[in-house]
Amino acid sequence: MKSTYIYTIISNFIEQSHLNKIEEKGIEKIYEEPLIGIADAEDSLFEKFKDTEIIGPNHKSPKEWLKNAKSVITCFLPFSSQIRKANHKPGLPASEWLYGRIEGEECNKGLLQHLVKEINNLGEEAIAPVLDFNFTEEAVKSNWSERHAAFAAGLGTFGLSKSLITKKGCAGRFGSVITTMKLDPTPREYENVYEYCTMCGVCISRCPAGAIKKEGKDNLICKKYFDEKIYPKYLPYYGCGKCQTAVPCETTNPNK
Ligand code: B12
Ligand code: SF4
Ligand code: SF4
Repeated sequence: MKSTYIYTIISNFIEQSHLNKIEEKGIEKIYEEPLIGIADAEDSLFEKFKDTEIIGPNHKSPKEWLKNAKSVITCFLPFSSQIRKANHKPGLPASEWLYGRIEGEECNKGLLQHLVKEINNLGEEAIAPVLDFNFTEEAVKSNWSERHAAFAAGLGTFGLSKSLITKKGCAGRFGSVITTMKLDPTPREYENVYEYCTMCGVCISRCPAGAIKKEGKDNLICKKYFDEKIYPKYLPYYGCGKCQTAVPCETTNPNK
């Protein structure tokens, strides 16, 4: 099976779905054209991710999600310029970014559901971990990391801000589907975990919480900022993403 067929399903959904717009908020589209990457379900990286210093033993491999898994389809949905540019102002998150986080995730989940159904229609099994009842999100670690799956699937590398940087940048959201369908894996055009990052440090000065230092990003400081400054003010909306906007890696791989 060619991955171009899968790409067509994904890109048609993003182009045509009503979930990719929020008319009442004046947002014509949440996401631009997606990127997809495929990993072999037996790629040794998935076992490596169980190391405590990478993710940890609770991270499930593709075969632990779906017994006869052969491929992992991951996609990056880049935010539209309307959402990204609104968040260029420093400080608190733009309302457009908050909609991108909440309604944007509904669109992401709608896409994953649609992809699972289309794959089932071809007679194959498929599961989106984020939609599964076994999916957990404890503190700052989940049992299926979308960024690590995307790294394995050739979509890009991490940055100093811990965002995953693709060739269309890092301002966007990731989703994935594990399937019994055999697809050709996307070659990884990198060797190092932080290869696409120039270590320019712009994300350090963008972060209102002081969570990013030249040594790396502290997930707990970022989370504390959400707990103390974002949730009380904006719930049921939340988000920040200053480290993903007005930075050289917002829409491109800055190290190419
Ligand atoms: C928990 C969580 C959080 C926590 C912790 C953040 C974190 N970085 O893990 C909090 C609440 C702080 C948070 C904040 C945000 N989040 Co969040 N979050 C998640 C969630 C649910 C799980 C993340 C997880 O399990 N992390 C596991 C830990 C282990 O990851 P890590 O510490 O970064 O991993 C490092 C090590 O593995 C290390 N490493 C060491 N050795 C090796 C070796 C190898 C081979 C590799 C590959 C790596 C490696 O490299 C990594 C980077 O330093 C995911 C959704 C999902 N299910 O994946 C979204 C997700 C990471 N969040 C996302 C976003 C957008 C955000 C925010 C911008 C909020 C917003 N929407 O406004 C901020 C900032 C993100 C950032 N810069 O990191 C996106 C990321 C998009 C991107 N381009 O990267 C995700 C993927 C959601 C999505 N579906 O798109 N988030
Ligand atoms: S802003 Fe610069 S240092 Fe920060 S993640 Fe992007 S490229 Fe790396
Ligand atoms: S999401 Fe906000 S608080 Fe968290 S690291 Fe990025 S800029 Fe800092």
